[in-house]
Amino acid sequence: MAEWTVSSISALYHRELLGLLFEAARVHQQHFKPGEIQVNHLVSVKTGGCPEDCSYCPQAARYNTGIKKHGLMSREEVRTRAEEAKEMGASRVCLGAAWREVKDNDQFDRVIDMVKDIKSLGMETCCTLGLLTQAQADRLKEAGLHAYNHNLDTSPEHYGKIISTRQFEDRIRTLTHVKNADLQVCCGGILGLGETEEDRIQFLFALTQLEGPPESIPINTLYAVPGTPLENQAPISIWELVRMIATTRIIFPTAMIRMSAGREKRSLEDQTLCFLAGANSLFIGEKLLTIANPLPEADHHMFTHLGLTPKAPFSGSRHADAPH
Ligand code: SAM
Ligand code: DTB
Ligand code: SF4
Repeated sequence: MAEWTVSSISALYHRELLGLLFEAARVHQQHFKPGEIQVNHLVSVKTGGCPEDCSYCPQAARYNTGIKKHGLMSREEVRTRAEEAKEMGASRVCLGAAWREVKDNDQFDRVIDMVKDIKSLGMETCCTLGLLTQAQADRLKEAGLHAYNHNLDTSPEHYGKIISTRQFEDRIRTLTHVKNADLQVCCGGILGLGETEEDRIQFLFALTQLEGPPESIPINTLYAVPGTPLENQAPISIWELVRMIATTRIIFPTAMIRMSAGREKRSLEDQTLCFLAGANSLFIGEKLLTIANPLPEADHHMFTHLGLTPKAPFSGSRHADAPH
């Protein structure tokens, strides 16, 4: 991988948009089958009541967001949800819990069983459960987990303005545990937290500094939820999103780039630009964890109209003819 610096990332990020987009599309074509999209489905296995203060999050107990909370779902319920996701065409199920960190208790045991069940359905499993110790990461790997999601969210400089109950370094430590356990690292961020362009560049630089590039990078745009401190934050334009996706694609040529929160607000044309810029992964289903996602009919129409094909589970992400 090329040695990226803050100034080379900055030069790339600030390139004229069409040139940036062409370059990103070229890099994308070199490494991936055009139009092959990874289809994921999220299950919120434990919703709301989280002790953290992430300013964007509807699940933090301290904000009044009116979400429907529930404790850890049963193993059977999650298995049914995974079967439904498979039926809908997903190759990966991501289990999300509104926890600060994983605790070594019967709830974690249950999540381990859920991971085993999903694996037995022939699907990839991803978990996003908060902070992890090395032993917990190893245990997830042993159960058959494919990937773990833990986001840097924003630049180290901006991070402290968004979250105070957990440090940037805590996140890096968890990501190191994930990497050491030989799990795939899924790590991305959110646009629209009031960050500057410099923060976005520093965020991308921080991603390049992880031990090994992340195998997948979710790019969320803030879904401003009433009751959270960021409820009045201005939305991110499609041009900012496309610029960010294209820059990310060039820096991380072989990563899956996932259009995550905020997709339901984008038109078919907007999403087409995101695919051209190098996005190749998304979530299906009416909800993400608690917030809205495009309707299944709209996604079905998009797949047909653009001729997109779903990526098979456990298949290499690379284009068959791509240079290695
Ligand atoms: N509690 C775990 C954690 O924080 O790692 C896992 C779940 S948490 C909801 C996963 C990610 O969802 C966050 O890191 C953040 O990037 C994203 N997210 C949460 N609320 C969001 C919102 N309102 N808009 C966009 N992204 C959001
Ligand atoms: C990620 O970066 N995006 C997904 C996944 N990781 C867990 C979730 C985004 C939406 C979270 C807000 C909600 O649905 O409550
Ligand atoms: Fe809790 Fe995760 Fe939401 Fe932060 S993002 S409040 S840790 S559920």
